[in-house]
Amino acid sequence: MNELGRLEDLPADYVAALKAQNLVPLWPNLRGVLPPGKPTLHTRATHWPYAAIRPLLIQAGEITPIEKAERRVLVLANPGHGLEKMQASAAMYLGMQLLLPGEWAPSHRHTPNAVRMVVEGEGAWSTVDGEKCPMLRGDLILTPTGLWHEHGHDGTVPVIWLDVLDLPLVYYMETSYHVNGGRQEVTPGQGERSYARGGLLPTPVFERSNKAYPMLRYPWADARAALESLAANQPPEQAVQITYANPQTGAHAENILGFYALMLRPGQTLTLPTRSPAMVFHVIEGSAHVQVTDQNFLLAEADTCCAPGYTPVTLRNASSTEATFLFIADETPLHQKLGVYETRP
Ligand code: 1HN
Repeated sequence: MNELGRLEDLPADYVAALKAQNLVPLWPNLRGVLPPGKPTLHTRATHWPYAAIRPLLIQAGEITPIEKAERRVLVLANPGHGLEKMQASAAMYLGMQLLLPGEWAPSHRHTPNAVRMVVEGEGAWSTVDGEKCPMLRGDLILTPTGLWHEHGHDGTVPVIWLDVLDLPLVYYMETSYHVNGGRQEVTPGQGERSYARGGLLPTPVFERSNKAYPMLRYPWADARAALESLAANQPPEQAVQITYANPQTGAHAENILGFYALMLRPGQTLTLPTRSPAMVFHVIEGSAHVQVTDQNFLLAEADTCCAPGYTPVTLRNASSTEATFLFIADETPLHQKLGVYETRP
């Protein structure tokens, strides 16, 4: 590779003349924006133990009333991007949200897509596009772009969930904004009841639904049962993973980020293919060792970690007797749609 000229090689008055005209020479910056063979990765493998987050989140509940916060969230920020950027990776935002009994997080809608993975508690609900979704541990609830959503809590214990949004990307595109609204009218019907069995689609004889997102809640009981059933039907060396899909189209549940649940059999070690998208791992049940290149994290239940793209990841169940269940979020739909998705040997 030939050496490219540096900015310091240029006459100072020439550089000043360029700057005065809002011009920049490409060649001193070319290798920076187009490095050889592999991108510059700002995303750093990072582990956020739930044991560290939980007391600070509960404390936020004591310090800050919901009316002052609107959404009471501690953001899981990646130091490789700078904490103030509030990104877990280039396209992913993560936050842990607390809702206390009797609280209400008012209705709004926004351009970024969100999902919630319920971590603990019971009695809370999220109303999305008029559908009231109970929030039980392990449930995945979608709030796709543009849909009204609000959270309420009729129970007696704190409820905590993990928010995953494509906010960093949508913000970068200068397309991120929100609109506030009033309390939603709840309409009858639950998407997960219409799509209760794989491969069997509701088929109205007269009017067809025009909902782009016909299923908003993926109960953990169903996802877990699907993994158990898949595991029983596959040879033990095969990975046991499901994708949260739009049941009407078979596409990813949302447009930008991909969501999956993975079961590690007792004692199983799984080396993932090296791929371009960054990934997030969150333990729904059990515990796992996550190795990202030469870093090792032991994830306890409710812990979360992230891994940059283009990086080998090995998952190992920390138990030799119990299965471990992981929730995974990644940037696959985005990379595929943009044509930059790749796997590496
Ligand atoms: C949001 O609307 C929620 O509705 C949570 O619960 C986290 C982070 C950034 C922007 C919007 C919610 C969010 C958010």
